[in-house]
Amino acid sequence: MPFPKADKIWLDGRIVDWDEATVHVLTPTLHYGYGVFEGIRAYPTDDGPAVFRLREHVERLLRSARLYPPLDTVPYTADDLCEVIVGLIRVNGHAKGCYIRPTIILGYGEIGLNPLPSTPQTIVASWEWGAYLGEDSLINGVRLMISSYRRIGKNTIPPAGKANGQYLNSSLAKVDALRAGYDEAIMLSEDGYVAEGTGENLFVVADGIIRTPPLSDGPLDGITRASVMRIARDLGIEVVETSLVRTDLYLADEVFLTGTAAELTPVREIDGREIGPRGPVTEAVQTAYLDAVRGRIPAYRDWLTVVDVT
Ligand code: PPE
Repeated sequence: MPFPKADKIWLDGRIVDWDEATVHVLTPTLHYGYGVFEGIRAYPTDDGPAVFRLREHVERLLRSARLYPPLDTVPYTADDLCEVIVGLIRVNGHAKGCYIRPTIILGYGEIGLNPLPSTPQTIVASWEWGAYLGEDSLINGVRLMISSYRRIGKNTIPPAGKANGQYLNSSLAKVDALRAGYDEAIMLSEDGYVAEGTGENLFVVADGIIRTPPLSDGPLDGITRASVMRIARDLGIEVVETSLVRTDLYLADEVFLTGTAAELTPVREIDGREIGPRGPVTEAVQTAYLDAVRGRIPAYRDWLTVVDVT
């Protein structure tokens, strides 16, 4: 996806021009994938653009960093990073909202597999990003393929962290799915349970109940996942965290994906089996989610950090 460039990027305390935000070719994270990142969205609201669950994303970034020393020696607190993100949105003037990508990497200066002598470097970028899985995906849904690549295991690369290198696994699965003519891949855990999409959590609806894999089956502890579970329960729908196998997907009444980038995307087909057009439960939860992020539901207003871009 080419970038709809913004004006500025925040690079370790400095605001620099988009095209000047570069790192050295021997930056260790480029070679070994040892870094952590976040994906955050801001949406337009009546009061101006608002970041969705900013604090939770920043705290997850710092938790990820704790799994990957010395990234945890980053000299910024959660408050600092929230302030940086709000400041960047203001500088870039994203009145219509944006996607925000903070990253903590190993700065240039050391090479080799020992990350400990390196100094963390923090980057925050933002740009305007449309629908992640295609323009009509939010209404018409997407087609999924169960990947023959297994999701990285708990004792290989911990799914509890959002590390750059972990996305090798996602991209391998994604390439196969795209080349087979699908829109996205679903990955199973080492022991054969449904884990998640390449960059999304997954939910199935059957008999009016929503089910999603527990964190012990290896999905990321998605912030959209948690938000959607809360919204669905508030709508009076039962939500259960339970292990799922592939046939639970094939036999589901409805399936949908959630993620900051993917928002809430319906699934219309899996492995050539029709699931169907966006169903009533998916539509109800999706509508409430898309209203919540735009500040239209008072009960969820405290999830938003409004940014004054005037
Ligand atoms: N699982 C994975 C593997 C994942 O990467 C994401 C986010 C999620 C689940 C959903 O988590 P959350 O955003 O907290 O609800 N994926 C991010 C990166 C996407 C990308 O292509 O880059 C995102 O959605 O921002």
